[in-house]
Parts: sequence; structure tokens; C-alpha cells
Amino acid sequence: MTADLPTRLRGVVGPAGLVEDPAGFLTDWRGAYSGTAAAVVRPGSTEEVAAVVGLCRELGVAVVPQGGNTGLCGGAVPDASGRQVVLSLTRMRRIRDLDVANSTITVEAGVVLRTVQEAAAAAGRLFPLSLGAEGSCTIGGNRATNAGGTGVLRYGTMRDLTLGLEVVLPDGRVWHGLRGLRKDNTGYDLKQLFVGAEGTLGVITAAVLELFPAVRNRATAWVALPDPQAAVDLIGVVRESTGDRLTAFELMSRRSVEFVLRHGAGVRDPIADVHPWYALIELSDTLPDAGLDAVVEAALGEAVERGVAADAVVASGSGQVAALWALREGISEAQNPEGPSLKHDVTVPIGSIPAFVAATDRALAEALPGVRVVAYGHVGDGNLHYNLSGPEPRDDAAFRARAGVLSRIVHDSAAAFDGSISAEHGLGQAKRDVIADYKSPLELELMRGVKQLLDPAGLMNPGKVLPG
Ligand code: FAD
Ligand code: 2HG
Ligand code: ZN
Repeated sequence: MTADLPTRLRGVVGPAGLVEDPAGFLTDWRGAYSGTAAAVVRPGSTEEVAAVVGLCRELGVAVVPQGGNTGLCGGAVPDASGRQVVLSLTRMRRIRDLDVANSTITVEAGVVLRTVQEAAAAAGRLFPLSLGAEGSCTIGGNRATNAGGTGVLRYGTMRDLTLGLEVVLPDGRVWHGLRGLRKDNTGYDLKQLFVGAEGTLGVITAAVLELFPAVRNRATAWVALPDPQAAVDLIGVVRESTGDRLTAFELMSRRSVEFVLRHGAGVRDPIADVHPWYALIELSDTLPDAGLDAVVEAALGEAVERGVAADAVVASGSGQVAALWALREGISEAQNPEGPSLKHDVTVPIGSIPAFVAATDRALAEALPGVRVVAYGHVGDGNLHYNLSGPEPRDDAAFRARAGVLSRIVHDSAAAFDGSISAEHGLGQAKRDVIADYKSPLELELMRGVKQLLDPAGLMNPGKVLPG
């Protein structure tokens, strides 16, 4: 590394592209990971990204790509050496094209997810990726983490929504893969290598995304449940009568909801009686007169009759819909004031969720009596955020000291049920060593081989994803 690195970077990106006050780029959204950097740059074009990456390669300097910095595994945060360059994509905010006939949108990596949703809606289309951080996270970050969220059940993950990519490779060359094709069997699907790579294989600078017909009728319901088995049964009941109109099925434990009621602003309990679990269900249709309120009422009536659901309310009007979603989307943030949280983004086959919860609850209670499990998530696709807060009264230091043991219990349990330890948040720096215990040597060898092929100098987001 040379002392004049910032000067040389300024020569590439201009004064507007070199960040003078880097503080906001060195710590993640949660404040869980911090680092320092030799420089923070915000290039304004693909050519500038390529020039920055090329210069860093020439000087042997590592590059950490960053979008909205909302990731939950520390993937976008530099290490403590002060020798890495943070490359923020947040100045690359152009929507390059919206092709209504092809039902695609081509956007630069720094475009905020909500902007893409709004642009699609203005053209009478839907971009279905939806998650709590959608007002801040970027398309590049969504792609690099293969983000999931609440619409996966119907529309798939970011991987499924990606038709093409433009990527700056670790050697500074640009791969122009911005194709808007739904069928393209011409060998290996290269774009999928970069989706979910968390910036370790290159910098995504633009993407072609798939759009869908706009939703014109929607029904949203809040359902009280006795246990997780009831949630699995309810998915079956609702699917039987509504088919693929089921767009979201979120499960929340009472404690998760209580945290939001305690710390969220302007929220209220939709059902007066207290129940151990709740589901938030959404049905949607492209026909304006699909009559989904009646459909969901009938399905839930049947569920109550069969003893699957204890109680339910169907939202009337957009205010109530937003209020129900605020309860669900507020959980992640509401856990913060409860002390340090241990996050576990696990997935198991849907039918195994009840047994997984029972077994893991039991093992955790033995390991740390009073530990508070904060379980919720996108159960319609098998994904539980099986998070933990420490016992009350709080002893944060004691809880932190048990973190390794507790996380091991949750991850081993997911593995025992043929699950995964990261459903949608990735590995970043948080789980890059842990993953070595859950992937086979062959899988790890293949992953290292891909990394070696694309980034032989190891300068693209080192210390993330691959075990050290
Ligand atoms: P960053 O945090 O900036 O980066 C994430 C990773 O991607 C890093 O490894 C970074 O190096 C890499 N990266 C970023 N941009 C690029 C690029 N252009 N090229 C190459 N690599 C890049 N995730 C879900 O999947 N589902 C959810 O429901 C969900 N809900 C969330 C709710 C909240 C309140 C929060 C704070 C986060 C949530 N997340 C969720 C986490 C999620 O991963 C991020 O919000 C989002 O996908 C990350 O986008 P970002 O632009 O902030 O990326
Ligand atoms: C969600 O579904 C996010 O709310 C965040 O994926 C989960 O904070 C978490 O653990
Ligand atoms: Zn989630």
C-alpha cells in the first residue's frame, strides 16, 4: 500500500467520490461490527468502479464493497487493519431502463430497493422483493446477499428475480452480463456465482430484474395460534383454499410481538387475548375483483373450526394492513433495547419446524435457564429467525460469555433437522468460521476453487464468507 493511496483514488473518482468523513461507512446498521479503512470511495460509474478496483489490485489493497450497510453479518464492514478500501455503490443510483414488454427493469447497484418497487409500480408492474430494510438497502447488496424477505413464498429469492448482471471482476475487468432473458442455456450460469457471494468475487454494478403483474387485490390477516404445529397446519389449510394467492406467511412468537409492543411507536395488539404464537398472512391477486377478504375469511373460519387457529382478524383498509406489518417488521429493531442479541437465521424443511423449535428450546433452557428465545420469521418458506436475548434480570457480560455455546446449540439443531445455518442473511464475517462445521470438505474445496479462479490475489472482501 502506498501513502498517497487517497490521492490516487481521488484521481480516479474525483473529489465527489472520496469520502472525507468515513465514520458512517465503518460500522454496520446494528452497531455490531466496526472497522477502519485506508479510504472510503463512492464511484459514480461502472468505469470508475473498474478503475478503483484495478488500482487497488495494482497496489495489493483489499476492497470491501458496500451498499446500504444494512446487512446483518458484518459483510460490508472493513477489518481493523486500516489497510482496506471501502467501495460504496451509493452514488450509482440510475434506473437505466424499464422494459414493459419484457417486464424487466435495469438498475444500478446503488439504487435503493424501495425506489425499484416504486418505479415498477409507476409502470403498472410489481417488483416483489420486500424486507424491513427496504428504505435503505440497495439492489447490489440485495443481490450480493441473495436477500429473501416476505415474498419468497410466491416469488422466490433475489436469485430467482435476477436475469442479468454487470460485474467488475477482482482484476478490474468488466463482465457485461446485463441480459434480460428468461431462457439462456449456454453453459454455466455465471451471474448466479455473484448472487450470494457477498462481494467476495467481484463488485456488482448493475442488474436486470424481473417484474411481475401489479397486485390489485390483497387480503391481510393476523391469526392467533397455540403452537408452531398449528402454523404448519394452517399453511396447509390456507393453501388448499387459496392456492398460489398465498403471498406471505410470517410466524411470530408472543415474546417477539411483545418486544414491538414494548419498544415500537404507535403499535397495538390486534387481538386482546394473549396467545403463544401468531401468523401474519397475506393473499394477493392481480384481478381487482378477486374478493380475497371473503376467501381469507372462509379459510380462517375453517381453520378455527378445525382447531388449527385460536382466533383471527382480517385487516380492513390500508391503515390496518400497515399496522399489522409494522408489528412484524418491527421485531428486528425492537430486540435491540433488550440487550445483546444472538441472531440465528436458520431454515429447516417446513414440516420439521415444530420439532426443531421444541428440541432447540429444550436444549437452550438447559444450557442457560431463563434465556429468552425470540423466534419469528418467514415460516412459509421454512426460515426462522431463532434469535436470543439474555435472561432477566440482565447480565449482558454473562450472556455474551455464553454466546458460542448457545449459537452452537441452535446451529447443531438446524443441522440435525437437515437445515441450514443461514437462510437469507449470508455468512459475512459473523459465520464464516462457523460454516466450516456445517459444509462438507468437498463443498468447501469447490467454493475455495471458485474464489481462487476469480480472485487469486484474495483482495475482494477478504475475511468474509470463506473460513480462514
Ligand atoms: P450491505 O449491508 O451494504 O452489504 C451486504 C453484503 O453485500 C456485504 O458483504 C457487501 O460487501 C456486499 N455488497 C453490497 N453491495 C455490493 C455490490 N454492489 N457488489 C458486491 N457486493 C456487494 N435480509 C433478508 O434477506 N430478508 C429480510 O427480511 C431482511 N430484513 C432485514 C430487516 C432489517 C431491519 C435489516 C437491518 C436488515 C434486514 N435484512 C434482511 C438483511 C439484508 O441482507 C439487507 O438488508 C440487504 O440485503 C443488504 O443490502 P445492503 O445494500 O444494505 O448491503
Ligand atoms: C426479518 O425478517 C429480518 O425481520 C431481520 O430478516 C431478522 O434481525 C433479524 O434477525
Ligand atoms: Zn428475515
